[in-house]
Amino acid sequence: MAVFVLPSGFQHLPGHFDRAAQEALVAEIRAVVAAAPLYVPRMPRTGKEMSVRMTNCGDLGWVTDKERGYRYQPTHPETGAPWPPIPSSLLKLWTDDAQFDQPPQACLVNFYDASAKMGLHQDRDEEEFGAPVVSVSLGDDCLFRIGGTERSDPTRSLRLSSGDVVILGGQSRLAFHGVDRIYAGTSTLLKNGGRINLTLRRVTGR
Ligand code: MD3
Ligand code: FE
Repeated sequence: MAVFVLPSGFQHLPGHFDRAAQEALVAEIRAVVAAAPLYVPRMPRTGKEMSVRMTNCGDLGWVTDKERGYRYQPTHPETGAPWPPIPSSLLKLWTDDAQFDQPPQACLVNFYDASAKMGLHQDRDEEEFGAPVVSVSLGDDCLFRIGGTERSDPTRSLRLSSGDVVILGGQSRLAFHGVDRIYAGTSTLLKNGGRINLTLRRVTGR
């Protein structure tokens, strides 16, 4: 029988944020989105639209477009404004749980409607792989998939729910991962449904 062991350094903290904390986070993310509107990211070279809508907060934000591809930059690609700051509750999450001595530089905000997904990929646009990525799920449940450091490695699927935190450190930092589907109507947190994922990251090397 095939066994799949989650990569070491992967931690899933189900229900880390209670309902009140989730509501407070949503209010903070609404303020981020008011200052830095969600935009439609496009794949490098092809210009194909991703199904996820994105924005960022922090000193740097992850963006992608047809011409310049995947990168981090200090400003919103459409408004040209600096990204708003990372909410203090997320800085506290990093301090308490990331076990990394420097603060996060980027917080990518992904918004999924009922039909959005994210294909299997690695996060390799950072210079610093020694820092973990810390993720927070809000709103509808999703089916998350994680494998190994080769695309062909076996994968395991996990359902992520609102309030869950996932920490991707150690061997899991360069694991292939993606979101196969959203379970619409599984949460009442977001009044129009959908799922928000927040990822806190270090970008630059020491
Ligand atoms: C495993 N986001 O933004 S979060 C991404 O739910 C991304 O929006 C997904 O993949 C989402 O790049 C997954 C959990 C996650 C984040 C980063 C990882 C898992 C990861 C980095 C390495 C390995
Ligand atoms: Fe990713």
